[in-house]
Amino acid sequence: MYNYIKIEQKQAVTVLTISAPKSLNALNSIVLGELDDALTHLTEETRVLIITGDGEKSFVAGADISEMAGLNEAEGFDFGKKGADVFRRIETLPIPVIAAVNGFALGGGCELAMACDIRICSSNAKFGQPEVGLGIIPGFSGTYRLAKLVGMGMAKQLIYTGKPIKADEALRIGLVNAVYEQPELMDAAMQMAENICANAPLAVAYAKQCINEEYDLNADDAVAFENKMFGRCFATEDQKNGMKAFLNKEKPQFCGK
Ligand code: CO8
Repeated sequence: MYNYIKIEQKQAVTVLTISAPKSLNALNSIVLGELDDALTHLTEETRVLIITGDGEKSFVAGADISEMAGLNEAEGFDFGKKGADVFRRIETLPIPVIAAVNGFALGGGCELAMACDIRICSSNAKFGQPEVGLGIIPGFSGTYRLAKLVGMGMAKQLIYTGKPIKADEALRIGLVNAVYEQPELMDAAMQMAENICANAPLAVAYAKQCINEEYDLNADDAVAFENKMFGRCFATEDQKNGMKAFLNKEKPQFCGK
């Protein structure tokens, strides 16, 4: 149904694979449109989304340079906004999103991975924001998210030099959570997704909302926001189910309500 995206449903886990092999899975506006549409049409049963790239060489090698080359200022703004809006949708989806980075994550590819909740990668992965070498800056919110994830000093180094880093360095600076050999990457992503799926869906969604929203609040507002969401958990059936199961020494059965 899509030209550049493959969707696989594995019980409650949806695996979305970006597949534009001729350009190492670069993001042109059609890929971005398909990504947006795929997010709209995630199945109701989806509890975790995994995003990866086709093949063993590249996750996403950036925004499509051949499409960007001839843009004027207004068109550059529009293209940047199109990607930024889709990535913000990923960041605010009510379910966790895992980036399984299977190779190059450059420019828009690194930005896509950073819009996900959790990043794991293969040992051949390379991360970088090479935009200034093309006369542009990161345009899919990379200046914002990279500094948030690895701190201003390292973000500025990566963005000003444009030099990519290998998987072990990405792990060291906290850009990824774990590194696996390529053949093990998707199994590791699935295992993590299944661990998440075993928990109460609304609690996971509330936790994601808290972590995302509190980051930009002052301490008092952040603490109050968590307090409100914590209280809200007690209005769910799954809080009753989870605690009753614990007290009865049983495995909890969550219903997502
Ligand atoms: N866009 C378009 N085509 C690409 C891209 C890309 N980002 N990356 C690779 N390709 C194409 C190559 O042109 C090549 O095509 P062809 O076979 O027709 O010559 C094919 O993919 C294979 O690539 P290579 O032959 O170059 O493969 P190598 O293994 O030698 O090198 C690299 C792999 C290192 C990944 C290399 O391809 C490369 O440097 N790619 C560009 C990486 C890059 O600079 N990415 C950042 C792009 S800018 C960006 O993402 C900005 C995001 C915000 C945009 C906001 C818009 C306003």
